[in-house]
Amino acid sequence: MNLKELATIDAGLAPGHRLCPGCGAAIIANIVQRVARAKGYELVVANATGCLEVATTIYPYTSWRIPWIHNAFENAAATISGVESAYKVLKKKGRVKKDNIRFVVFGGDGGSYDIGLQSMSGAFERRHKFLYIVYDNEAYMNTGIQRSSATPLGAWTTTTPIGSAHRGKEVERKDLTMIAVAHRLPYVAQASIAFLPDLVRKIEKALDVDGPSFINILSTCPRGWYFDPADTLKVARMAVETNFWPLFEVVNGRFILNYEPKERKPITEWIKLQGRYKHLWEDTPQNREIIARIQRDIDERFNYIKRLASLHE
Ligand SMILES: Cc1ncc(C[n+]2csc(CCOP(=O)(O)OP(=O)(O)O)c2C)c(N)n1
Ligand code: SF4
Ligand SMILES: [Mg+2]
Repeated sequence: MNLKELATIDAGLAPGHRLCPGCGAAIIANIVQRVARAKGYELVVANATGCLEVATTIYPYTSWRIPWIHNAFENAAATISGVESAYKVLKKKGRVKKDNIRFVVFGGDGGSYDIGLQSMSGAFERRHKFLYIVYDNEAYMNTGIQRSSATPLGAWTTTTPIGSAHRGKEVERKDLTMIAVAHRLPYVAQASIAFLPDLVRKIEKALDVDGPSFINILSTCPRGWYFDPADTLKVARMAVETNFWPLFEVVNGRFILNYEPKERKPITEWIKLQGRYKHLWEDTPQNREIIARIQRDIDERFNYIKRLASLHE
């Protein structure tokens, strides 16, 4: 898909929403809608509560110009399952003629890694035809930056504080993309807003597939990660260049690594861009130990994906 053309497509969030400047979730919501429109698809969206939801639908306004359903934290995938089933029945009965309708869930990490995990898993297992998009900003941002199971090791949140006894999150993050893979979906991917052609191609593929699909997109959050909103793409790119956020896809169980940095940057390059890691900036033996653990975890995860991809070459 031509990116210049994509930029001219009139789809996406209407202006006036209250997502922060530089918010990755806004970029993701806009791109998904533009790609769908460019492909001639009409979307029905279920949105789990979170920043994307509350900041785009402040009563009595909405920034959504397409059918959009408010959901509790835990049931967006259950809602879309019902809508997709109704669509199938109505089509069978001839009461709906269109076959270009596609169903999409937008969920944050809290709504997907944690509280909505059961409804997402159930909808995948039942093989509903829908696309689940996670905008992963690595914490419960909308309610004031509490840790989620996607919060990375060492990061500050209000519930993983910094002091003499604690140095941010003390356990590694959950790997939701691999959990989606375990459902043996026809299409699973991990993507970044800083790698636009790759992201657009993945959205296209995921919307085309006959069955459930899943894309996990790292969603930069200047407010919760503490960086200048102007740097949002720089931060997103560094996540990939350090292998913190590998770009890969799994097509019918076959792993494909989409990008490997020529020279993997050390994780300190990612850490030093964000105030949520400020306590790790000082060179002390304790910090060196934490950073070494973070680096080890990232290298292990990346090499694991690389090995899986090499099995399918
Ligand atoms: C069952 C339930 N628990 C708690 C809440 C309050 N709540 C609403 S949004 C939210 C945080 C959402 O986090 P996430 O899904 O990561 O989205 P983000 O705000 O980061 O965009 C919480 C805790 C809720 N709505 N429902
Ligand atoms: S707090 Fe973060 S996720 Fe929420 S609107 Fe602001 S930048 Fe986006
Ligand atoms: Mg979040």
